[in-house]
Amino acid sequence: MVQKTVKSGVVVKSVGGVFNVLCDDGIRLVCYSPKKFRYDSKDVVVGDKVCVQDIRQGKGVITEILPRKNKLNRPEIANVDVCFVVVACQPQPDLMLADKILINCFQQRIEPIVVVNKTDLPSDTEQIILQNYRDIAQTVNVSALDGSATELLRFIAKGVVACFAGQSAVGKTSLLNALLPQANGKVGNLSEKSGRGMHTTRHSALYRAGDGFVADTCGFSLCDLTDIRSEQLHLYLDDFVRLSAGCKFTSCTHTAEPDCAVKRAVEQGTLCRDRYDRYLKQFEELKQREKAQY
Ligand SMILES: Nc1nc2c(ncn2[C@@H]2O[C@H](COP(=O)(O)OP(=O)(O)OP(=O)(O)O)[C@@H](O)[C@H]2O)c(=O)[nH]1
Ligand SMILES: [Mg+2]
Ligand SMILES: [Zn+2]
Repeated sequence: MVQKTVKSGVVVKSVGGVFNVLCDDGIRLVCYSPKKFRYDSKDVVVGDKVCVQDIRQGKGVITEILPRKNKLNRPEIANVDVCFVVVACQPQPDLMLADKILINCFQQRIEPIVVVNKTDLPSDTEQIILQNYRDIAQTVNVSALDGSATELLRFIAKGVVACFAGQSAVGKTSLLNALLPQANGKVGNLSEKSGRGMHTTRHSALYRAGDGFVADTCGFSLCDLTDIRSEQLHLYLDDFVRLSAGCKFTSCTHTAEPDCAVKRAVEQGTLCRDRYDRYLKQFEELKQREKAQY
């Protein structure tokens, strides 16, 4: 009888119910996830640490999903330390989307880095991103075409798992290829008609980078704030939290309350008005969601 060995590893790719697991001993197994997980709707996702039973000839069965440090729904990935939130002058940046990715990262205790790609093209995107995000996240300007993408390597040191996130065609795969040429990911184009991306990357995948990993992910244009209540939203924004000491009410949500230091900062021009306006919209969206739930 063949001895079946159980070992641990990390899910590096997931396509239609088939998982590639890189085991801690360096062996790659093509694995299936048993019905048990699917019935519990505990789907195995890229980044999951799992136990697998090595059957034979490179095949295995996932027997356990180990506890997750965190998980993002968009992009769908688990156990991430750093998330590169990529924006570019093309396609037109969607800052509402960028805000939501950042807030989900903060909620899951992932460090977001706002990456402005395509800085080889002339535009005011770098300036706009700096104005919007400098008080809540690090921002980095790069181009996948001129060698400056290596700037990102300093965030991937020492066993870190980093992932890319953002709209289609902002250059996530191009940046990955610039960092790790062996990844050789397929790069797409912008649609000339719509000015939008073509959703070239269809599956998330982790690539070895030193003793850590970098994940390429699928582009997306919609994203919900997960597990956040409206009255807690402001707690994820460091600059709002700092200012709130000056609000009249300790429970101020910085929306309709009088004598609010956040609103004062917007009026005085020391807090980005555009981001504050988007905050009001996100607050309202969460309120509507809560109303629909109860
Ligand atoms: N000028 C310029 N073009 C870039 C840069 N990075 C990527 N591109 C171009 O942008 C287009 C989209 O690049 P991708 O790397 O496929 O974008 P993506 O974010 O992976 O897109 P999805 O996989 O669809 O989510 C391609 O035509 C790239 O050549 C850059 O730094 N400068
Ligand atoms: Mg891609
Ligand atoms: Zn306030």
